[in-house]
Amino acid sequence: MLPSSLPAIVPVRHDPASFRTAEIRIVMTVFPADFLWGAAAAAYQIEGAAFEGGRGRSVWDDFCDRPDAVKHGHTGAVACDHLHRFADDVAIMRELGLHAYRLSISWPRVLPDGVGAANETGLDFYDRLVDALLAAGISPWVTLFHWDMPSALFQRGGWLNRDSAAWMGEYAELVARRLGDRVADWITLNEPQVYIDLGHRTGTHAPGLTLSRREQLIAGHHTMRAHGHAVRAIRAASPQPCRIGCTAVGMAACPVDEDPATIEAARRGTNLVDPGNHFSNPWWLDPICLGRYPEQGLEAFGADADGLANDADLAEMHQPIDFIGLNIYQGRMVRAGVDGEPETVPFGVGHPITTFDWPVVPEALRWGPYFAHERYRLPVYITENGLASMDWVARDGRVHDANRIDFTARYLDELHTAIADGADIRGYFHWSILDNFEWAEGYTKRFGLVHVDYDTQKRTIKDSARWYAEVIRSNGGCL
Ligand code: GCO
Repeated sequence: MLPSSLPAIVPVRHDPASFRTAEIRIVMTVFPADFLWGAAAAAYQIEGAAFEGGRGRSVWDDFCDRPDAVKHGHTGAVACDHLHRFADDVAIMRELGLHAYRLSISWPRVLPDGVGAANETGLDFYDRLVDALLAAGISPWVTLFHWDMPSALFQRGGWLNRDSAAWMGEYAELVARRLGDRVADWITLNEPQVYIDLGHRTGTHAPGLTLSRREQLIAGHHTMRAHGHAVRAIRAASPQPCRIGCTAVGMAACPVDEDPATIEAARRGTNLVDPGNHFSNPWWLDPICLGRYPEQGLEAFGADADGLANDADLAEMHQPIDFIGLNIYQGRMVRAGVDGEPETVPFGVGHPITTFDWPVVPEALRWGPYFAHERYRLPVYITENGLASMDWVARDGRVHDANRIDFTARYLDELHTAIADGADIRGYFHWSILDNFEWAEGYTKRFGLVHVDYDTQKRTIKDSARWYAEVIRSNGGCL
């Protein structure tokens, strides 16, 4: 017998089958009542039908044509064939009980030349997808730029061209006019940091450039202006009140203990702009949310950033938005070093890693959103989190991805702590609904809740998806 004043909590955490085997438990609703549970994907990674229906080319089509650019020469030409199979995929999402699905629009599918004449067939696909989601009780969350810039615009200079901000505005207006009666949640850019860093500095992603640092900064600057143009266009074109955000990725620096000095070092580490790459958050989110470039970043980039911090451009970037999206996968642990400076504490030998070799750092889902909320005072949505793991269909026909369940449970636990600590975190999207085309890694990394056999396009719902369905149903109570 249990004393009636104490809740019975069966210690079944991280047991893949816990939700089925627990006999005595009081399900505790651990997340806020209106917490949004979803999953995400992006156009080029799943749609396929790359050369059908009047779609124009994107920089990713061009990049995949380069020898050795993508592992095994894989391309997104067919991907998960989602364009033809979206009804079945939405049926799976419904079965899992997703509240929301984050999709992206393929810019060249709706505007083959990037601007100008719209492609009715492309728009019609997104009409049907959005309608199917709504009929399934799933809110569509639409990202406009998830990296597939139309080749026609790249040939005009891409993000290096100052006009790119206006191109994005035109594109956003078209999509908001068409879908805005049914879509209320918009994300302008997905991880401009990664697009600029890997696409314009290291050249390992499309468009495969290795520009000077000055040019990288200019391209990034225009993406932020493009964000501002898109915000204004969506608000003007949307026939209903809508919510708009921007999604960033950022390496969270997490404190190794909760000593205030360690937390302060982690905060500094998280908010530091490293002039050697573009992965910081403040370089991007400060202009967008606060209307200024971070002073420390301007100093670190020196003359390469000359002229960027001008009032007119910052005013374009700094439009009122409703939330910040964060894609968080990994992080580092820090302690306070000399003068309180953040000092990275190396992971121990054998620290868990995913098949991407990314260290498993659940604390990143606590401190990343916590520090972002603290700095920007906007609601935060985790627009991506997940892992690549070694999944295959077992002899019993199922996919037993215990690692994904444990990973996600650990990260969600930490996310819940951030909420308990007072951060305004409104939702979580798992990356990804389907195994898909993982950019330069091709199909070698499986991130899905649903397994895809690329030869037959057969979908197999993984154990993690069934577990995630229970997380959603219990609002985190089964964690
Ligand atoms: C990204 C993307 C996704 C990736 C995911 C796993 O930012 O890289 O938004 O497209 O597939 O993050 O790497």
